[in-house]
Amino acid sequence: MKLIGRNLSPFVRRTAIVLKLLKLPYEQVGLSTADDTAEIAKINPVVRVPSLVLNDGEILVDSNAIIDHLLELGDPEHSLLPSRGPERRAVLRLAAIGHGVMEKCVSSSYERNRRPKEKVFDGWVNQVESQVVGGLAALNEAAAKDDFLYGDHLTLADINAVVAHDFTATAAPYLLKDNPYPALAALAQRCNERPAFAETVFKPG
Ligand SMILES: N[C@@H](CCC(=O)N[C@@H](CS)C(=O)NCC(=O)O)C(=O)O
Repeated sequence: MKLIGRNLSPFVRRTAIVLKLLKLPYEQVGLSTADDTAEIAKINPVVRVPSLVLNDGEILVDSNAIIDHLLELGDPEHSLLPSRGPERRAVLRLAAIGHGVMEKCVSSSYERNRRPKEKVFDGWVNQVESQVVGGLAALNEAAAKDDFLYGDHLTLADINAVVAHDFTATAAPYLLKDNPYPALAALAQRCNERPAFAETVFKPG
């Protein structure tokens, strides 16, 4: 399988973490939406990453759809996402908050970096960043309760929370000044010691 995109993208990184945790072999093609638009357009008509090219050539787009397939393929025990009921809803809820933080943080980064300076509207950037802050605070509250966000082992909720936290540290570090989310930061530190997380930290160059 080929994973399209760089781990700078939180959506790509969380997909790479799932691939590694499930020990599914893949190679990564580090295309960037800023520099490799034409190549990405051949793979995904809406020109976004990640995409996953399966061994038979079928292409999956969007991290949610990709991870859905990966779980079906490599997680028969439903370890990363419970199969049904309140447990599944709880993990999906926390995972969605983490995913929402990623979306809003990407959006704030585009607002700040992809517009000419005089066209940046601070009011909107502040609104988007307040959504990032709301999500991080909710994840921190959940992280303060126990070692994992839900249950007694790592799930998709923890993966998303850690990736959302780390992406915020890269894209909007001022939102993490003075360690406002200590339980989330501690969860990130613990998870980042695991190979699947450590090996997917984005290295520029
Ligand atoms: N919902 C999508 C979001 C993917 C996404 O927004 N990726 C960003 C990179 S971090 C992207 O491709 N941006 C280019 C664009 O949206 O034009 C997912 O979960 O995969």
